[in-house]
Amino acid sequence: MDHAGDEAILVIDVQNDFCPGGALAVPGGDEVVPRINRMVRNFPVRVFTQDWHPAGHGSFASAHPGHAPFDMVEMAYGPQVLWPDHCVQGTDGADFHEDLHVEPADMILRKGFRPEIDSYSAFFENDQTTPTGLEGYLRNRGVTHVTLAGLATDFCVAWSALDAARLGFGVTVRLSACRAIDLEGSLDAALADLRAAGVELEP
Ligand code: VGL
Ligand code: ZN
Repeated sequence: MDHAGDEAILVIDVQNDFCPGGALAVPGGDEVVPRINRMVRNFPVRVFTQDWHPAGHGSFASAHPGHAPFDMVEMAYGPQVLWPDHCVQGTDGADFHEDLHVEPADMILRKGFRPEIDSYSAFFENDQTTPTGLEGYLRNRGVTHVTLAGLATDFCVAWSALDAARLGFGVTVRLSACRAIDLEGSLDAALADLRAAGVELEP
């Protein structure tokens, strides 16, 4: 399928730590790589994101004494899941999967670099007000529709898709090119939120 000049693909967080063997492995995470490699060439605008945390990041359970990974805590900006240390800046875990074709990327957007705020979405940090700059980039390039693929369906893909819809972009999520963490029903909840927001869910 060819896409018109106003369409972007957002490839979300296809990094070693989210693939089997990684620090926050998403089941089947590496299976998205060949699918995404095939999809990307059909889009005129291509943005890849990279989760990019400083050591000791506020979303890491290791930064909260007495807490374990996957606990919930209250941060200044609201509830936050605590994660195993992952995607630490400059580590192998933060690198893209080695089979992902990154050369076609027009833009690589790093997020989650502020020590005290997590950033699931490619558009806003988890306080839901601090922008990453992606909205301006896409609008400057005339983009009106975004298609999302990558990891994880129920966190960074879903939050990015919901923000894109809220900002007025047309939004499609390609589910066969995504994999989920599925923490206590988080996948079903995310899919319901996406449908309610008018996001098109494609196989
Ligand atoms: C993600 C949890 C923590 C993701 C990133 O890419 O979905 N999930 N950091
Ligand atoms: Zn993260």
